[in-house]
Amino acid sequence: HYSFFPNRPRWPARRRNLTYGFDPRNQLSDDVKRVFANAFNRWSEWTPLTFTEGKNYFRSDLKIGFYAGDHGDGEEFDGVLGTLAHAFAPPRGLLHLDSDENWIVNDLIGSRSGSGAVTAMDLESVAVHEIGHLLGLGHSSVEDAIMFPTISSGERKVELDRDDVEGIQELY
Ligand code: TQI
Ligand code: ZN
Ligand code: ZN
Repeated sequence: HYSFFPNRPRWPARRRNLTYGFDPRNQLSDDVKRVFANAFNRWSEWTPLTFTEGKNYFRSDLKIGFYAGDHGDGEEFDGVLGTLAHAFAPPRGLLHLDSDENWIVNDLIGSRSGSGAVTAMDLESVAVHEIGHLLGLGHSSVEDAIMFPTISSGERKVELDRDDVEGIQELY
């Protein structure tokens, strides 16, 4: 079953058309941006929320960036595997991904020079999960739910489960 953060934070009714932006320091490819656009669409399909890429990262409601190690918010990343990403509950709107992971984008593994890594995580799957947190969902006990707190390397899980839909529709 789905859950919420303590005190059930959510985006207020006057903020249902949300903008998102990518940290310009990351210089992300269009392929990566498309993965996030698809991930946002999976949630907007079931809610009154809309998500549009904002022109200005700093003014966007939802701020997306890839960082390594300590990146200044008190929740540091830890290299390959372990923590993959984190997102803060509304209305903070931060979605951070560990740039030390080998991210799979559109079935392609973006392998980092010299890492020799063999373990890759599907970016869209992690993005859909983290957007759930950005919108106010906690973890679910339903194994097929996007908000279930486990994912395996290489696993692709991008379709919202009925449980995710029920959770997000209770909030919005
Ligand atoms: N990052 C954790 C997560 O997003 C961070 C976290 C731990 C957290 N406990 C939390 C966030 C409670 C909000 C509320 O769940 S992670 C998965 C999953 C992670 C984990 O890197 O461990 C995914 C990131 F669900 F598969 F385990 C993405 Cl999809
Ligand atoms: Zn962070
Ligand atoms: Zn989570």
